[in-house]
Amino acid sequence: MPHRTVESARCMALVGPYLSGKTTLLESLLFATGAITRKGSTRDGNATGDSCAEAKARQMGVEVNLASFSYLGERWNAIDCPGSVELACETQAALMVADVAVVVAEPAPDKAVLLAPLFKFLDDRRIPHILFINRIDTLGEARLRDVVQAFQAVSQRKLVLREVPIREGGAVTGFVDLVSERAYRFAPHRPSNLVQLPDSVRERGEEARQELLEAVADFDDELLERLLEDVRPEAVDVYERLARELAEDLIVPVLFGSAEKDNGVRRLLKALRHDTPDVVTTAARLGISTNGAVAAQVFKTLNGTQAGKLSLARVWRGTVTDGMTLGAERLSGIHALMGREQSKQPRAMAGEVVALGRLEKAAAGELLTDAGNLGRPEGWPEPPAPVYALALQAENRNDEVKLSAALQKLLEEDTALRVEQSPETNELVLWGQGDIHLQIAMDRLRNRSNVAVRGRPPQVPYRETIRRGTAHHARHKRQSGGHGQFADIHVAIRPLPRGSGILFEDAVVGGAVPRQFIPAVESGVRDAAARGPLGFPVVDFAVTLTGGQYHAVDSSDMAFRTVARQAMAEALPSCEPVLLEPVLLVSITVPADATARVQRLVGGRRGQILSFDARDGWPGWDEVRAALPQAEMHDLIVDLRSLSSGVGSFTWSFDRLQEVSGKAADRAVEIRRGMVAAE
Ligand SMILES: Nc1nc2c(ncn2[C@@H]2O[C@H](COP(=O)(O)OP(=O)(O)O)[C@@H](O)[C@H]2O)c(=O)[nH]1
Ligand SMILES: [Mg+2]
Repeated sequence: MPHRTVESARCMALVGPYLSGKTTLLESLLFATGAITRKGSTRDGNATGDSCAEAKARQMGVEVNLASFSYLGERWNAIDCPGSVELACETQAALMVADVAVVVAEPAPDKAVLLAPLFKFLDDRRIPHILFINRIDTLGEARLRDVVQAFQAVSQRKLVLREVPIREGGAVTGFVDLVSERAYRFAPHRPSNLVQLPDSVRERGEEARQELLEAVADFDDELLERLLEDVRPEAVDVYERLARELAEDLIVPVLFGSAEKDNGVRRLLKALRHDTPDVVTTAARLGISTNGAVAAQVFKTLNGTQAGKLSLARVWRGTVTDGMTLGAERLSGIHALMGREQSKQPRAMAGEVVALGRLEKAAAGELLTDAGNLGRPEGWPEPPAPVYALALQAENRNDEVKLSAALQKLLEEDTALRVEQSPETNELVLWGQGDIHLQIAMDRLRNRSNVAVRGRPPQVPYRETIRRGTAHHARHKRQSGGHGQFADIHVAIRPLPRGSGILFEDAVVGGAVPRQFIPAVESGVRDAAARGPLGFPVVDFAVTLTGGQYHAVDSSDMAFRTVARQAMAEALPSCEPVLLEPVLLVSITVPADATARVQRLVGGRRGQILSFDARDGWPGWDEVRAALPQAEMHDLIVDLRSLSSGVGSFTWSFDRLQEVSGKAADRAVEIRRGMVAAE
């Protein structure tokens, strides 16, 4: 048994795919331990998790929710995490501070792939985790071992059944604990009842028990010897090894039940109580030094609460007291959270997860001590590369200043969001992990900061260039009142290779255009290049000023700038203008069975496959590299997810500008015309 010498709290993170029942399981844990007396439900919007308006509106977790309870005299914090792949960044942060993760999954083998990124994250970081197969009431005639086998295919660690189902009339009605070898019958919303081991499961139980013992013995020579000698190990020895091997992430115990019916939940609590490492062990696993008096780590910022900015943090050591200096700031307010309910408390002990008030500088990941802010420890997960963007516009033009302040707060809360003022299109672009992610962000702007915004696909920063050169003569002459305006130039225009930009050359001889007017000619050329015949900035061409005329009184900078603009406007249409579109290098990762579909997807979007290989460190996954026009990228993630059960993703970088013609070009030019007309 683990020993907890000082009083401390332990922390579990409830993770798993959307709709697997995490929030319901939290409700059940709170109910089974007496922390709440009536269960709420996610359907009715009164569950402890999913407490914010944006979660209720969608009936899905959109951010972490905290709750705490006591079980058999020990304190627990639970973090209910969002399941959507678009919100994985939030979940990863919670996993970084938890002692144990409870991976909640439906008994659906076809959804196994959804667990792959999660298992990978847990195993790469050796975060202890238990698999809880929820909704066991929906298992029907299917075999649990087939479900586990499907899940095993996406887990590096061995998944080990801790119990086997007892079935009656086609439904799971109880379980046999494989260590104690006791049988229990589920009772709805109550503790299960100890019953006699039914004959029907005796053989299956014995077989599964043997598998459990062998899995455990894989990491324990002593136990292995006993098994080889056919000595029956004592239960206490098995328990002790299970706890150790879970703590080291060597094995993954598998339990099952029904959160909705409160079945199997107390069994889960017991396993967690026995096997979950304490805060000292977890801090050691994470390499958080045990020197110094007090340390707490922030994993999430909440803005816009009644208490102002709150930093959700786990206390790694010592006792945090209200008013103390933590991370070089004065702490004002320690709040325990129970879903949306906040209650102030004077201190927080080691292991507790609390909300710390008014630490204005603290950010997610940072380790705060009484000696200062130690920053983000190495290994804190990087936010994922953004894959989806919307250009934002305040519905009310006067809200623009408010919008940028509100976005700043939002970015602090959600580290997977990015905001960019596009230098090319001048749009305010919000980047994130998908449409749901950005819709939630926009809802928050509205609900919390009272800024209504619209989002639309960002513009593609097209360019145009010319295919052939020309020589042109232009004259600007105006006679009005006093001074007239006069300027006359000869220019030669020619295309340049991709990436050259704009080159201006002066080849005037004999002062036909006086020196002082030459910069004005160049300015006029550049002015005109801002919008070419197709409506986009013109690049990769050279203009040579070959000659001209001037007038002693009527010539001026302005006149030469004007004539240069005129010359360009007249000449460029005869230079075979052509549209250039940005092309991105994209690296797409999917389970290998989706690779062929990815290739078709890329082909259908005018893309070009460059290579495909096995994905490094991800058995059973592929990485497809491709070049794709940016114009085809906007909703790429949507299609990619739909052809890969939701788990496909990509990273990208700008590659080059490339000529585009035909339908795609016509469309871009047409849209641009509409926009220019509306200006
Ligand atoms: N049949 C059945 N339904 C469940 C069970 N647990 C949760 N659900 C239902 O599954 C849906 C999603 O549950 P929820 O807790 O919101 O899932 P989450 O997205 O993982 O948090 C809800 O309609 C629940 O009522 C269960 O054990 N059995
Ligand atoms: Mg939920």
